Amino acid sequence: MMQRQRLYLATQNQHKIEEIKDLLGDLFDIHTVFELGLAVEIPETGNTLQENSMQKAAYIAEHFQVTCLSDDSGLEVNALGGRPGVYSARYAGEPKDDAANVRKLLVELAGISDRSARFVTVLTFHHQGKYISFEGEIQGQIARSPRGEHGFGYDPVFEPLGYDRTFAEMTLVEKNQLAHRARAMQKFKSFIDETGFFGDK
Ligand code: ITT
Repeated sequence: MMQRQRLYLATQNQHKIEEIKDLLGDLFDIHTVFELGLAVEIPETGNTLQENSMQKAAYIAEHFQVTCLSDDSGLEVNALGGRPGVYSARYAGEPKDDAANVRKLLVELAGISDRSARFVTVLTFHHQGKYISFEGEIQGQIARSPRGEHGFGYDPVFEPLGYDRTFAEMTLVEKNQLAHRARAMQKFKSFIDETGFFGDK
């Protein structure tokens, strides 16, 4: 077994960092962009999760020449035509505010019986100038009011299909067994495994 590859997480969201560290275990030597002295927000100006995921990975790759993994995620609500989608982080405006986003979502869905939605994550891995993306999704529905203290973002109002609890009523370990980010990560891990990416098998 060779020395573990150093991997920088191209995200500034502490909750994502926590989940991703749990999902990746000791497969990589994981570092954050805070250690690189990044002083600005990583730009995300794309029109799709895929574009933003790619943009975040490329920004860190080009500025710091490191192997990295980005995460762009969004909540797509059917009754809202897929919104907030790519605008999930700033749904209620600037600055990003999880509680305000949840409140706005519940207001927009007031009186609407179709609560179906999905969470999507696009991870993009960069290594030595090459990029590859992995998508994961989970179907569910939007609760009538927030429940639970765990997680972040829209977790208090998202009930995955087949469960009567929201993500915020699950521990990080439970959420990581079924959520969008975990599903995308499973594809990334299979890719690393199947390709013997770092030549250690
Ligand atoms: P980075 O760009 O630094 O990664 P961010 O929080 O801006 O951090 P996104 O652009 O992917 O990340 O924004 C996604 C939005 O969706 C944001 O409001 C999150 O709170 C929310 N979100 C992402 N993943 C989530 C999850 O697993 N559970 C609940 N909400 C989530």
